[in-house]
Amino acid sequence: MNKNIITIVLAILFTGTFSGCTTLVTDSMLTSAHQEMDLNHDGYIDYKEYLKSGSNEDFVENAKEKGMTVEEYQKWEFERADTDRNGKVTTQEFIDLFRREF
Ligand SMILES: [Ca+2]
Ligand SMILES: [Ca+2]
Repeated sequence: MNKNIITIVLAILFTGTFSGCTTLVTDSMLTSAHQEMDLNHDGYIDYKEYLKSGSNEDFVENAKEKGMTVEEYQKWEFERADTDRNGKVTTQEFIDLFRREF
């Protein structure tokens, strides 16, 4: 597994910094990133795992940009990914989020 690619995918997802090169991101890269975030390897990213995926600095900055508290921002972003609202983000929801947003 290529750690650098995963870092790039996560950077795109959580900071939007690399928005120019998203066409280079394949489904298998997104699947790898999903697996990387799925800390207990149950096939889903839950809210706690999502919180561990980003640096506190990024969350604070993104929240400020949106005019939200950090907690509001984190809930909002997680719910954007969890489209069926069952508290777990599947690989497909993760890929869909990426394709929708970037
Ligand atoms: Ca998990
Ligand atoms: Ca879900």
